[in-house]
Amino acid sequence: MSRKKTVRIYSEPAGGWGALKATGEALALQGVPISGAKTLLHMNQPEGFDCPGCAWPDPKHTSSFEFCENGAKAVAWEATAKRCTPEFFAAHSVTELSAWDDYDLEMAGRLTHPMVYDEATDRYLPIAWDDAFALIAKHLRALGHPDQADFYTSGRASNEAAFLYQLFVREFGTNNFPDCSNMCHEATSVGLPQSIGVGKGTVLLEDFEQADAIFIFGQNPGTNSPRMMSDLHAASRRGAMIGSFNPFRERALERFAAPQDPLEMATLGSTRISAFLYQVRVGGDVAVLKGMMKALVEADDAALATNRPRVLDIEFIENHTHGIAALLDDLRGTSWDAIEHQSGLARDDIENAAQVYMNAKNAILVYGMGLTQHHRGTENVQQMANLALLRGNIGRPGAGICPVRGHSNVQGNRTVGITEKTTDALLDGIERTFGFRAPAAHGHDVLGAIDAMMRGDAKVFVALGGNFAAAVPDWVRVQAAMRKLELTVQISTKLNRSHLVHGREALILPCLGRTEIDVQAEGPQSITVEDSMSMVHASAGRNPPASAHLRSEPAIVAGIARATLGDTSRVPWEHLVANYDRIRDAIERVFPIFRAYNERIRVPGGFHLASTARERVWATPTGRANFIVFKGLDEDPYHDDPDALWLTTMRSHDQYNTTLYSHSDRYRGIFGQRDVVFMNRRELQKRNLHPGERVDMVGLSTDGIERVIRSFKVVEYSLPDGCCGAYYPEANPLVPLHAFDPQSRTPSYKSVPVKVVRAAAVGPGCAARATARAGALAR
Ligand SMILES: Nc1nc2c(c(=O)[nH]1)N[C@H]1C(S)=C(S)[C@@H](COP(=O)(O)OP(=O)(O)OC[C@H]3O[C@@H](n4cnc5c(=O)[nH]c(N)nc54)[C@H](O)[C@@H]3O)O[C@H]1N2
Ligand SMILES: Nc1nc2c(c(=O)[nH]1)N[C@H]1C(S)=C(S)[C@@H](COP(=O)(O)OP(=O)(O)OC[C@H]3O[C@@H](n4cnc5c(=O)[nH]c(N)nc54)[C@H](O)[C@@H]3O)O[C@H]1N2
Ligand SMILES: [Mo]
Repeated sequence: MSRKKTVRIYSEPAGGWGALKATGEALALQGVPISGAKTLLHMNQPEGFDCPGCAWPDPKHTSSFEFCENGAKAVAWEATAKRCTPEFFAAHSVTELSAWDDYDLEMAGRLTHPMVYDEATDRYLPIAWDDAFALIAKHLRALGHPDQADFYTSGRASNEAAFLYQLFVREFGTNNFPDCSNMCHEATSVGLPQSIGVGKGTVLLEDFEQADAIFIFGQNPGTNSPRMMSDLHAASRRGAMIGSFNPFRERALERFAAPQDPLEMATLGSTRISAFLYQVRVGGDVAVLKGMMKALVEADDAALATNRPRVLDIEFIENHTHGIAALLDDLRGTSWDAIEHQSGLARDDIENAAQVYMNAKNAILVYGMGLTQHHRGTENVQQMANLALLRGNIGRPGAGICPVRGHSNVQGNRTVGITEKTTDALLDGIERTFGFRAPAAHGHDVLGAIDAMMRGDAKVFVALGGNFAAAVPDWVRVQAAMRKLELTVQISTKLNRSHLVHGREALILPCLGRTEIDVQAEGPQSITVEDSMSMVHASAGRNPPASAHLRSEPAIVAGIARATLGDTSRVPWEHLVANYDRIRDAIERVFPIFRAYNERIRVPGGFHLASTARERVWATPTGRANFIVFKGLDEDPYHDDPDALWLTTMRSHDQYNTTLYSHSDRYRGIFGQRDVVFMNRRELQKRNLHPGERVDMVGLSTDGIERVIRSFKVVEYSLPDGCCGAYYPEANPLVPLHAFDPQSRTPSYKSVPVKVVRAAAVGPGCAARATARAGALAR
């Protein structure tokens, strides 16, 4: 497809009429102008479905319709009129499809039939559901050990589907649960429990109405959680101070026009969001956080010396925390020179941010992937917690720590047992409820699963949603390993790269989406999800299924389980799936935190899963909230190549992870192209490069493997020195498998040392072609 490729400065505010226009275009493109619009009215409503987009909460799921451009796109992509049928697969071989761009693959529409790969014709052919289940069962039962299979989850699955999935896999005999969380907020799941005893955020939506200051580190709400813009918009309007730290001047962090605000819309007005946006260097957040803490301590010292009120919350620190002395030592021993050097920011700016923080009675600290996807992601998160604890900003109205989760139910998946790490409570809960003891040994996370594939130890890969082959780091190498698997099974709604990077045998199992009516033996069902703020609520689709052959995710999991485990299973699979209330009752028995589950989800708005830290109860080994010291300032391993740049990889405004809504990125002024690299003028001049020129990016790595992506177009952009940016997943081949945070094993997607050189390639290429080329190469 030919597209007009332009780069221009986007000077309007985020949101506003541009967002309404984009929504209309997205609905029209998917052929759902009328029913799509109607569908939107049921999104996040008491009787409707939960938005399949992001995990930001809704005002109690009880409010009137809240507009969200990217939520609308997520719905349009699911409620599309396009269909990917057996005729489509008959017309296109897998080799042919492998050369398609990711955008075109998903534009084929909703999958309609279960399909099986046929080697003789290199095509996917229809298969009956029972035959598909039997094929999976045959492979799983033939394994030497259950650990030779990996069971991936992407965070869109419901609590009910995810619970059945982990139950099946554990009864089958393994804890191999690589999941998207391993590439996302694992640093939160690992870091926060050490600090505050829970691996989740501590704020609720109403806290945003009471905060005096809100700090946003490495998160792009205007694109990735647009409903958050309503809360930021309101906060800014009532005078709360918002401060952002991001290498990019993200438009929505600067100015936003709320489509819900009639006056702003009529007058083409907008609201300033951030009072300040400091362009921190990629990997410079820990220096900022330590700098802010250092400024706090210095101000506290001065207050103490002059008998003024203290800056640190001494009472809270004494009664609730552990480890302050070591933290103070570390901060006092860290020089401002080093902080400025590492953060790329001036001391004045960091002190200004600290002053705003000190002036705020209540502050919320928000963060996203800019903090977690680094070599020291876990410790980054912990420095965030330290900053909150110094002023008692946890467990108080209007204050707290707010990791913004990714997929709409990634947090719920974890809560109901999708984790490669077992606990006694989990194993006991399953045994109590179902009468079998699941294995205790920890299983594979994403990197563990990849490692097993590369070694040839893994034989079967099953994915409950997602697009593993494109989301993982180093995918050129990973895809080559995936092709050696015996069987790959993808439970999906849309065609994607992972269906084309298949094992010797392969299945595509099409499932219902969240917008669709789900009828089981005992009638229509609703599912439940947990948002970023631990609110659990029900979701029920309204649209007729995209095809009569679709099954729900719980029904598919039960089908696989029944076929694999046979009559020896201790779980009444059909009985559970006939009525999801029974699945929820089982969840409640395994996880007592879901007390009165079925009752409480029937209350509009659902319920909040208790958070101990919010109550200032610290479930840590010390029984207190812990200050955890991060020695030094290097978030990422030192490299001494003066030509190197730190590459960060992020999302455009028009994508949902590996799903592309278009090739444009409106707020960053990029249209019709994704094979671009953002660099500042000084870095261009240093390399004698000019905007629009094509470059190759070469990964700097110590393992001797060449990683390169070719023919990307240079875009001059306001960025700190020493950094560059490119889109995910096109840039993933540059992320080495060995580049991850050792504590959480989150890949370092946001800090990849690269060299940028004038393209050696012949003629212009494009990222999509590079993708297909790499895919074809790996075949
Ligand atoms: N529409 C839409 N919504 C989504 C998604 C989507 O793809 N599309 N994805 C969902 C998922 S799974 C997730 S996890 C979230 C992701 O949401 P975000 O966390 O917002 O994800 P990113 O766009 O990857 O990066 C966030 C920001 O980090 C900045 N950044 C990069 N490197 C650094 C750094 O070193 N320091 C700092 N301070 N900032 C840095 C980038 O410039 C960017 O603004 O959104 C969820 N919601
Ligand atoms: N370089 C780089 N890489 C990254 C990141 C980054 O910032 N930079 N971010 C990482 C992060 S935060 C994440 S979460 C991962 C995301 O990794 P994944 O979750 O694996 O990827 P998605 O692109 O969200 O998956 C999209 C596919 O999910 C399927 N799908 C959609 N809806 C449903 C549904 O309701 N049910 C089922 N069964 N399937 C459905 C569709 O077939 C669609 O093609 O990527 C990670 N990779
Ligand atoms: Mo994510």
